[in-house]
Amino acid sequence: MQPYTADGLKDEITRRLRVDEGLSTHEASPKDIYYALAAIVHGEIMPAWKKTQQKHKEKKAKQVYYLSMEFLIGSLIKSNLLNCGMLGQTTEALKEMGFYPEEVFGQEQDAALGNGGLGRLAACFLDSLSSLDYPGHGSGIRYRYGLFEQRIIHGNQVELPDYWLKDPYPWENRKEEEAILIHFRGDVHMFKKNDGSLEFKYENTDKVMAVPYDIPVVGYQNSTVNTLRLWSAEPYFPLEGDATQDEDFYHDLEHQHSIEQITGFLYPDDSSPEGKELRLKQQYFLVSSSVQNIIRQFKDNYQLPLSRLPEKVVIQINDTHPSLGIPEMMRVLMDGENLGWDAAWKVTTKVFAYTNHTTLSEALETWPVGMMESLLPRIYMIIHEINERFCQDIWFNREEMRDQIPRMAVIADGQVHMARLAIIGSFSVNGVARIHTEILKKQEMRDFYVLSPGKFNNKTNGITHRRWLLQANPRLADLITEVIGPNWIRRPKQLISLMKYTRDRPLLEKFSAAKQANKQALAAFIHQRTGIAVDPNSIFDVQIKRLHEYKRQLLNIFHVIHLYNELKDNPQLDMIPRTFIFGAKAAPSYHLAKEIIKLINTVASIVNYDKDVKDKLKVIFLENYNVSLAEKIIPAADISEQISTASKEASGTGNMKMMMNGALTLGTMDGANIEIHDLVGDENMFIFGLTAEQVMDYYRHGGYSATEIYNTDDRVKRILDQLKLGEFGSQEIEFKDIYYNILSHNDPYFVLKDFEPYMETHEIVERTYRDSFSWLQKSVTNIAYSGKFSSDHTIQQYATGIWNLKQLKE
Ligand code: CR1
Repeated sequence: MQPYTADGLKDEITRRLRVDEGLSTHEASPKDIYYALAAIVHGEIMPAWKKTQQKHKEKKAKQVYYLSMEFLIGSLIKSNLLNCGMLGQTTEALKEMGFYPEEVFGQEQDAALGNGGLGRLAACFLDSLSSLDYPGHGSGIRYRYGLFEQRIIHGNQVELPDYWLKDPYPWENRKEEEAILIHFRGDVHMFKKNDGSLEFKYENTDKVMAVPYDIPVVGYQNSTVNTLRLWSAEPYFPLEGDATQDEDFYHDLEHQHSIEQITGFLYPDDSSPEGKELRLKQQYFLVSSSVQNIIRQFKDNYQLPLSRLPEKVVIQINDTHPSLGIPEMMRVLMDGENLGWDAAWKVTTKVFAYTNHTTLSEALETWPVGMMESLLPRIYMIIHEINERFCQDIWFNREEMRDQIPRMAVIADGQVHMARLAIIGSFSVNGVARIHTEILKKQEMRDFYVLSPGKFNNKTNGITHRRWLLQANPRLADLITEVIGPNWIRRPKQLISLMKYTRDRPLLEKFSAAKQANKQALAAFIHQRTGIAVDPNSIFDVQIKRLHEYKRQLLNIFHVIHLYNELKDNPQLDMIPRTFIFGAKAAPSYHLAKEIIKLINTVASIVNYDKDVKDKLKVIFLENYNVSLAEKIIPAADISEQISTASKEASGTGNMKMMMNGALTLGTMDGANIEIHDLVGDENMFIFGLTAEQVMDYYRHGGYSATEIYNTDDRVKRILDQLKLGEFGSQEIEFKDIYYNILSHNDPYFVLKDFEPYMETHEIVERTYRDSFSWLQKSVTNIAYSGKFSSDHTIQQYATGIWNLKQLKE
């Protein structure tokens, strides 16, 4: 990629506007400028993209395909500019042309093709794969509607459709000629061939075309451009279509509409499954197009027999959502390529690797046998056979495990159990943080671990430091480069050199100034969005993530209510001003989560306008939390709230992003918080609350008594009574479900149990903050150690530990 100068860019933007739109730069809107710019960047990317594909073909290297129902890529203009080495010049050029760069970049709508951590992880992994020159591609769905847009109206979450394709999307290339035919339903016929083997034919199937849209995944200044291939469902028209009668025409329209529905919208559930037939259709649509595409590319590129597929291809499945890829691969190999069962099974189980992302039992996917059988008859037959062989194998070869068969069978209780299918069909099973993998091995997947311990391994999550530090926080990134030079950008672990400077006062002041400037920028943004003035000198205490009971936004807001009560009792209270910042979407059907959003907003509306509080306390709920908003909030965070009920948060990745931006973690010993703690220790983060062991122990013994705490802790009683008596709502009954969930359902996520230690830890936070030098030392220590959480490191581990993949250097 040839770097443009700022002047060269100005000329090129001007030329494009004139030629493509007939506009002068004075007439052009920020949107016009955005499209001109995107076209220029795309033009830069194209040749490198083509070259990368050729290189893959020539070198015949092994490829990884990352299959995921979600890729939360957010906005691409800035990261593409950064990775093409054009961000600096572009910013300069835009300013000289009289535009605000952020306004121009802000024209791109986020591609919100994911819910939360799982989808964002997939996006970070793609960035690292390309930046490290690995041949690795994403395969997903091109939803016409991404995750809903959240509005807060009278404190309530209201969901609006996210039609992100309203304006043309400049990064995608439609590849109609590579479309693939997908079959649903129909009849399966079995024939005996002359050699005695069986042959399967399908008739009367519903046919759907899967049309790929390719998005380039640009590596960081290395000329590698991999592909994110997103599939779109379209009607299938046979070549010699009959002339349509009027009646049929209308019927056809309806039919077409139902086909387009398959890739119509992203299911808005995070960590819980959606047991709908349409969702199952989406899953099969993804895996069938992906697997057929992989086989086609393998044949085109390698000229090897299919028995050698595992030497050249590995498929990583992101949670169980794409686990139908396993029977689909069996189907393609047997029915399409004439392999026998054993040969096909040998290939399949050497190609698939499975990542688990949650132990929440309510999140384990199952599908009713009847639904699977009618929607995917051939796939169901294959799953049935996989199950038979698996159970028999245990029965005959692992007698000591016979009793466990009902717990391990893929088909049991009228349901197809997807995690079991994924484990059985994969050569690798990994969790996403050390504690999470241990819990899988010891509890959730214990039987399978006993059966095949060698499959299980840990791969702690990571985040791309390019987007989350270099791009989102240029002030800090520039400062780091000024201090330790630029090598950390390619080798993020070198951030550790910052440790040499933790006693250098003048230098720490510069870190402080960068944070302060980021806080001012966020304060300005908050003011513009909400009309509320927040004090940039207050502590920015941030909790941004999906809303879920186990993430315990409720504990956070209880702390806020407690502070408010204290201030009401004693308006002179000596405290450092605090700004609590929340961002969270709730699944539209998750009633309690929505009630918690309402509570946060209700508390905000009381606290923010109470004169007694003065400027000591502000509560900000930023609506429609998404990737772009995260990029604004994270650089300004002082405190990173990671307060899940221990054992529940598989890893978390927001914790890593905020650490990398110099926030101190206030958290439980859960997920990757534990690994942050390994690195920075008690002195550099604030750990509180029950451990995972203690939590699991309570669960085994029926919990603890929430009522007892209610009766003995006045602060807790006061807060809960305020909820029940309607002090925070217009109607008396407003928050009764929260109240009863804690007191009648015995507080399943230990909010009251961890309340006291959480309060105490907040006091420690406040004391620590008063010593600004020591706070800065801790902050810089966190940045220094955060390199280990670069997704580059994680991807290296996947590449060597699971995929056996080589970097393709020039
Ligand atoms: C987990 O809850 C983890 C991400 C990415 C989520 C979170 O702790 O960081 O995955 N799990 O691994 C999930 O979305 C469906 O499960």
